[in-house]
Amino acid sequence: MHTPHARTIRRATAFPLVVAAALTAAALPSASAASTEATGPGTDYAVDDPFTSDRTSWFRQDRFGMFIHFGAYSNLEGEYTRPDGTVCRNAEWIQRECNIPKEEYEKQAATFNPADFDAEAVVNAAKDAGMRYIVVTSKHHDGYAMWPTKVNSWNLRDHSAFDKNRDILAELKQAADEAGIKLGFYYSIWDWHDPDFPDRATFPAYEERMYAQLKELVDNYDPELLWFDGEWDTDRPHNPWTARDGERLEEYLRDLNPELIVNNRVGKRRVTDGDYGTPEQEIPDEPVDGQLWESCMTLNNSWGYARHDQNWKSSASLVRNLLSTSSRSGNYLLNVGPDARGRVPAPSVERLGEMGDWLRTAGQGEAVYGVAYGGLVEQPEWGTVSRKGDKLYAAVTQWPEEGGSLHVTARTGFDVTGARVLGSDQEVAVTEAGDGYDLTPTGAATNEAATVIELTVDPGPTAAPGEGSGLKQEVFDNPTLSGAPKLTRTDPTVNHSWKYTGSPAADIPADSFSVRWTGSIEPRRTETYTLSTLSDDNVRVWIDGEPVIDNWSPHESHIDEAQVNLTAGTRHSIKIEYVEQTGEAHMKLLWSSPGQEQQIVPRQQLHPN
Ligand code: H79
Repeated sequence: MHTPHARTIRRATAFPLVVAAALTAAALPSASAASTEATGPGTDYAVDDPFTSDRTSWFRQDRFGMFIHFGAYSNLEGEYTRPDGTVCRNAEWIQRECNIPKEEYEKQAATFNPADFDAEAVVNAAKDAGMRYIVVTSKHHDGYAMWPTKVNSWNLRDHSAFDKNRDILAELKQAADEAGIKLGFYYSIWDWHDPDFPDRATFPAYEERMYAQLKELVDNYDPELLWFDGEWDTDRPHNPWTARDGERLEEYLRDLNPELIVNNRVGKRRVTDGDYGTPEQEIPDEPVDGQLWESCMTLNNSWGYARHDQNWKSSASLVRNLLSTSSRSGNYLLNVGPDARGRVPAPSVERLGEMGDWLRTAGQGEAVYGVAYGGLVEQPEWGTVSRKGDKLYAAVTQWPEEGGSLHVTARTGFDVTGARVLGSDQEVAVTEAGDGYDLTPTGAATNEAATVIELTVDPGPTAAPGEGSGLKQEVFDNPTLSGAPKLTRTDPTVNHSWKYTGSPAADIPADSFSVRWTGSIEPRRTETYTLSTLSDDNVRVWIDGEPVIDNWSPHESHIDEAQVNLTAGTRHSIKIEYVEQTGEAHMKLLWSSPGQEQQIVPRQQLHPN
C-alpha cells in the first residue's frame, strides 16, 4: 500500500478509481477531463517517499530485470532492402533511419507472424538469469501496439499475419504471474504513425487515444510498472510533449492505479518526474541524488532484433554491470530482442543463463538482491561494495596477487567482525590500515566475473526511530514570506510536488507563494549527514542557526547539498525558507549518511519545535 499522508485529502479518496471503472470503451477517457478533476490549488502530487515506501519496495529489492524490445520492426530483423537493392541496417528505429515509406512499413508489418513467441520460454530465460521483473514494449516509436487495442487497428492482432486469438501481453502476464515475476510495459509517447501526433493543434486527439491505450493496459493486464519513452524534444516527426502534459499523464496513471511504479520519461526525464531515473546504455559512477534509478542496457548494440549485430557482451562484464548498479542503489534492466518469429536469440539466452549461474553460486546473489549502496566505505578501484544490514559484499573484479591485499577506505567508524569468501573456504585476514582496513585473502579468486568477500560489520549504534510529528509549516500567499502566514500547521515531511497546478492549500494560488518550516531534526546516528534539498524555486536552509544551503534565485528543479555533523538523539534546530515564483513548484528535504541510505527525512525525526 502507498502511504497516503502526502496526498491531498481529495486525491486520497477512492473516487478516481470509481471514475476509471465507470469508463467504457465507447466513452474514451478524455485528457481534458483528467486534467480538471483532481488538480488545482491544494493538490500535492508527491504520493510517498519512493526511497522507503511499500509501493516501491519490490523495485528497490529486485535490482535485476529483463527489457524486451519486440514490435513490427522485429519482422525486418534489422535489414531493409531498398527498391534499388541496397540494404539499410538498423533495428527498432529502422523505419525512420532507413526512410521506409509508411505504406512500405505497413505492408511489411502485415506479414509479421511471431508464431514461435513462447511466453513461458521468455519468462524462463528471465528466471534463469535471476531477473525478477520484465518490461516489454507494448508500443515503440513506430506506434504499433503489441496487444489487441480497441483504439486503432495498427496492432499485432489487426495488422499482422499472427494468430488472431493470441495476445502475447496476456500470455506474458500469465507466465510471469506463474513464475512470480513482475511485469511492466514500455510505452512510447513519441508516435511516428498517428497523424495527429506532431501538431500541437491535433495533439489532444492523439493524447486521448494514448490515455485510452494506457487505460487498456492498466485495466486488462494489471502491470506493476510503466516505462515511458519518447518524451524528448525532437523532429521527424515533431514531438510536442511538454512537462505539463507529463504532469497530467502522471496524475491520470496514479488515479488508475496508485501502486504503479512509473519512470521519469513520463514527464521530461527530470529528477522530479515519475518515480525513477533512467540512464540508458550507461551506469552512473555514484549513487544518484534525489531519485531511484535503473540503468537499461543492451546485450549487444541493439534493442530490437538485428541479425547483423553479433557484438555480444561477455557474461563476466554483464555480471559486473549488475554489481555496479546494485552497489550504487540502482537497478539493471537488461534487454533481449526476439526475432521475427518471436524467438529470443540463443546468444542472449546463453549469457542470461551464465549470469543466473553466477547469482545462484555460493549465495553470490546476496551481493545483488535487497542490497543498496555500500555507504560505509568508499567505492574501491578493485570492484564494488554493496550493503544489506550488517553485511558488506565486496565483489572483487581485480583479485590480488598471492599475499596481496585489498584496501577499503572507511567513510565512518565501523568494526569488521567477520570475513569469508563466498564459495571458498580460504581465510581472509582483516587488519586495520590507515583510513580503513586491508583485506588479505589467502587463496585464489573463485571465478572470472567477480569473487565475493562477505564482511560482517558492526556499523555502530543507530537510535530507535524518534517520536517526532514533523516540522512547523507556515504558508504565505506571497513570494516574500511577508505578513502573517495564511496557514500554520505541522507538516509531517518536506516532500512536496506541487508542479504547475498544485499548491499547499486550496486558498493558496499555484504561483507566487512561499513557505517556512521551523523546528528541529533528530538523527538516529552520529555522523556527517548529507542534507539535500530538491527545490523549484528558491530555497535556503539553516541548521543550528548556521546557513548551510542558499540557492535564493529562481531555478528549475535543482538539488543542493550540505554536509552537516549531526548527533544521535540531539534535536538540531532547522529552518527552511522556500519561494515558488512561477512555473513548477517542488520542495523536498532528503538526507543520507555513510550508515544511512538516502531518503526523505522521515516524520519521526522531525519536531515542530
Ligand atoms: O527503446 C530503446 C531505444 O529505441 C530508445 N530508448 C531505448 C530504451 C532510444 N531512443 N533514443 N535513443 C534510444 C537514443 C537515440 C539514438 C539515435 Fe539512433 C542515434 C537515434 C538516431 C541515431 C540508434 C541509432 C537509433 C537509430 C540509430
